[in-house]
Amino acid sequence: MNWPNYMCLTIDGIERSHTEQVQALCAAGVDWVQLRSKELSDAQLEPIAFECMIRCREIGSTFILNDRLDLALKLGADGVHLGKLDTPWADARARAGADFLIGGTVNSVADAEMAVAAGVLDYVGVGPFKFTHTKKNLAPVLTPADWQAILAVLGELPSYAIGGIEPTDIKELLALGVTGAAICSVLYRQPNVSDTYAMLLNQL
Ligand code: TZP
Ligand code: MG
Repeated sequence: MNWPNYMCLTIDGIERSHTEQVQALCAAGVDWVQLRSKELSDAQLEPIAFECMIRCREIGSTFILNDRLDLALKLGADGVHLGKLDTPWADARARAGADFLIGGTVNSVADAEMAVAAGVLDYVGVGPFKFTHTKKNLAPVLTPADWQAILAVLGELPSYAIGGIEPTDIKELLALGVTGAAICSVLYRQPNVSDTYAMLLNQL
């Protein structure tokens, strides 16, 4: 697997629909899209996710769903991102098989130890890097010492910093030793998603 620098997440509650967000992400040429909705039901999300997946396929972008293993499998998405309250990682791997991407959430050294011990994850999202309104019940923001300890435990497991990340944070977070960053709200703050994505790429 060629791990991307950026994973791009969609967001609820803005003027642009999830489909419009993914269209804009694909126009920007992103490598990886995670469809993340906390508001829509599976039935509401299914046709949206299908269209988003088609868009991603057209440009060869990886397409995964947040939380929803069943829907991801039903649609034939590339994978799923599972937090600690979602389907247990080992169960998800047993159901999905080897050729399906599974990401997990890590907010602490204990989580990192669990992620490594599970032995079934392809990558982890680690954070929060900074405070963000995008996620409810946000875990405590990680300190530099936390990052060091967590990344030492994760070893070779690909890691993506998440939480409040903007283009001006990229150099600092890459210096921590993460593989890349998972980005959400900053992508949609300006009218042109491609401009913001270009700024992110310029930081590499
Ligand atoms: N998990 C921790 S922070 C976060 C998630 C899903 C949201 C990241 O979004 P943003 O808008 O880039 O802070
Ligand atoms: Mg989740």
